[in-house]
Amino acid sequence: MIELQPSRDARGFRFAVVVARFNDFVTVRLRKAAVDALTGAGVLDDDITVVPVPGSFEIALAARKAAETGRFDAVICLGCLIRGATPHFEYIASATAHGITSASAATGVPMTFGVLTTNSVEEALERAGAGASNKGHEAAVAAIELVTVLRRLAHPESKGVRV
Ligand code: RBF
Repeated sequence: MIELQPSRDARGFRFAVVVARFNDFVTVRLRKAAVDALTGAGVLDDDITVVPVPGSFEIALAARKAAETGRFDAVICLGCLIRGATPHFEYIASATAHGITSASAATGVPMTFGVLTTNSVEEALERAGAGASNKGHEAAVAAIELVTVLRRLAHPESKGVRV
C-alpha cells in the first residue's frame, strides 16, 4: 500500500486569500496568520494574492472568481461571523459554507475554510490569537497540505511510503 505524503514545503504554489472585512478586528488577525503560514512554508510574496470582500456572504463568489482565473493552486477563505440577536447569523453562516463548498466543487480548485462562527467576541478573538490554533493559520496549513498531496496524487512518480 502506498500512502501519499503531504509536504510542508509550498514553494512555487500560488494562493488566493479571500478575506471578509466585516469584523475586521478579528479577520486581520486571521489574514496575518494565514499569510505568515504561507511565507513560512516558502511561498513567495508575489505568489500570494489577498482578495478583500465586504462580508462572509461575499466570500464564495470571490473565491470562485479567483479559482476561475486559473492562477491559483488553492483559495483560503477567511471571515468572522459572530452570533447576534438576529437569525441572519444562521443564514449567512450556512450560505457561506455551502457557497465555498460549491465553488470548490465547480472549479476543482481546493478551497479551505477559515470562517469563524462564534457566540461571542471573546470566542472569536481566542480563535484568532497568536500561534497554531489561529484558524487563519490552520486554513493556510490545510491548503498547503491539500495542494502538495494533490500534486503527488496527479504525478505517477508521486512520493509515497509503503505502509
Ligand atoms: N458578515 C460577516 O462576515 N460577519 C458577520 O457577523 C455578519 N453579520 C451580519 C449581520 C447582518 C444582520 C447582516 C445583514 C449582515 C452581516 N454580515 C456579516 C455581512 C454579510 O456577510 C454581507 O457582507 C452583507 O449582508 C452584504 O451582502
